[in-house]
Amino acid sequence: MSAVLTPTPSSAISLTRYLIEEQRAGRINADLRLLIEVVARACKSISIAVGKGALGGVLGDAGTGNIQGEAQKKLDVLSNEILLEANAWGGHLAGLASEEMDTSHPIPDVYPRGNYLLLFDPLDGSSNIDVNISVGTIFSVLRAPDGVSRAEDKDFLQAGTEQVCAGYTTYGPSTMLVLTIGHGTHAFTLDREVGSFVLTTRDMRIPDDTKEFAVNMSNQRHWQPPMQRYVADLLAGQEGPRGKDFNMRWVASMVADVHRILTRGGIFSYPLDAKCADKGGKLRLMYEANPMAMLVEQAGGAASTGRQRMLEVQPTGLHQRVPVFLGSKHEVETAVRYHHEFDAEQP
Ligand code: AHM
Ligand code: MG
Repeated sequence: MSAVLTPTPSSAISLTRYLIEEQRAGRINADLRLLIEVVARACKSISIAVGKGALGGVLGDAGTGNIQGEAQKKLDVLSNEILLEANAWGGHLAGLASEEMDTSHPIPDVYPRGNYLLLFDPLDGSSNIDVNISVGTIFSVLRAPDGVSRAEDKDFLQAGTEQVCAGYTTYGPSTMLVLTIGHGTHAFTLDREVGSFVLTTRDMRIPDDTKEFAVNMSNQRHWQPPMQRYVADLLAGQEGPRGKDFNMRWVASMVADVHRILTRGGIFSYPLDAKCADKGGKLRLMYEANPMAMLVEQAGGAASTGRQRMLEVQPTGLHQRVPVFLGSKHEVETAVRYHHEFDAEQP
């Protein structure tokens, strides 16, 4: 019987080699290359902590809350510390911002500073940590404004179009890093024996059309009229105006839901609802929506608030929330059309 498991071939392209080749091609500089390497290394440490589960004593609540008023899990806090510690000393950053911290985090004075800003949601999908379902880290990189070496909150308030890099790591059956530096979206799988991310899908492509949607249906009664109508038409299936049957998936870990969409298409939405209307939405623009929007657009998909291209939203706050629609291009355009049609009917 032939072996089922085969070692990673020596010809495989590691993340390090991919980044060096991108640097040679003039698409990134050495600082950004090293910054991505440091983030990837931190994600490997988070992957190890997540993988230990109950054996590592890392499950359960931390007993603290974040600025959004959400209870923090031990792994939220640990992942945040791992990313902060790993990125403080490299000399590539003018500042960091995290979903788990009230304000941006300056680089300690003992270390040199650089020209980039790093933003992250250290462990997204917190409600899934204790039940052994995929969670992930989401990150993006901006340039510090000219002349800024010690970034303040306002320096991070740049539209998503300014991102020079975005990515996530999904801690699932395998650990994968999905990355864009503005030249396609590429997936790397962690070879746990070697400890190295290996390029496994170059140029992920999201099909334009789909028959799969992702939304938390329990919020249905709280949605606005255009979302109510859009999903009612999806559910009506072949007999309805869409003329085809749709399937539904909802992991409640954005990283896992977006990873499925990058792999086989679909639409992900977390719309405005009556519960989160005063906050502007549920998901965070800077740590979740914008990085995912860049990854999805780079794979041929689309990302919108329902009324505006996500990457063109001008942020007004570090922890700003937005409605999110992203994935297969034609399906996102359809959801946006429902919003525009509703708006046009308003007096
Ligand atoms: P988190 O950053 O606190 O984990 O919240 C974000 C998560 C997303 O990963 C996911 O899409 C969504 O919240 C799930 O929300 P809900 O539990 O309302 O379905
Ligand atoms: Mg999150």
